Amino acid sequence: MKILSNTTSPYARIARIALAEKGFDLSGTRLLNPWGDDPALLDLNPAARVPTLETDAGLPITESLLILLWLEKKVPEPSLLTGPLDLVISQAGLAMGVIDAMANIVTGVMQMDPGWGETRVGLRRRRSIVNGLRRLEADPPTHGPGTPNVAIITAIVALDYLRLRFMDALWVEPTPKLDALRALVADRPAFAATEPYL
Ligand SMILES: N[C@@H](CCC(=O)N[C@@H](CS)C(=O)NCC(=O)O)C(=O)O
Repeated sequence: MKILSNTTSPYARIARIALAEKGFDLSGTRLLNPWGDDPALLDLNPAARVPTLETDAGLPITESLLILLWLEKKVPEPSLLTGPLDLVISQAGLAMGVIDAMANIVTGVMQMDPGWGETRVGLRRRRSIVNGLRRLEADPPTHGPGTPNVAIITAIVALDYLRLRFMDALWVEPTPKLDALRALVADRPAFAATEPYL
């Protein structure tokens, strides 16, 4: 098994954290720029996106949450779906909404126009980030003993990506409860080894 990733993608980080928490060795991770038309990535994934996982049989598995779904079935323990299922999936959905909105702005600004974040759609995405984080902060995922579930993984990935990409943005609000959650899991190898950097 091999995973194609980069050092910033929140989607790739979700897959990498899930793999690491399930005990997979990530030392074979191939880092590349998904915007660079790398032939290895294009061969495996016509969407040319990370994360792209290649099974030992050479089959590509893509999409962060599908990778997590596949993993959950493949290696059931430790489960990433512990806790009250409806709440956990609902919270993970909130975090994914924040991640999608951030990734959308970053793509617009970096690949289209530096002012894209101020466009009508850019401002909608900003609203999604602010409102999504407010909801998560009001009722954050809880971390008991054991492996963090998908709600915690996606919330912390969202938080760290916010810090990476929107550190100085005046519209970013404090998130003390999410910060406290982050402190509980930050030292876990799966989280520490995948911290995003530019
Ligand atoms: N829905 C996909 C999104 C993956 C994605 O958009 N990855 C970005 C990096 S953050 C990418 O590879 N972008 C390159 C492109 O869109 O061409 C997932 O959940 O894995």
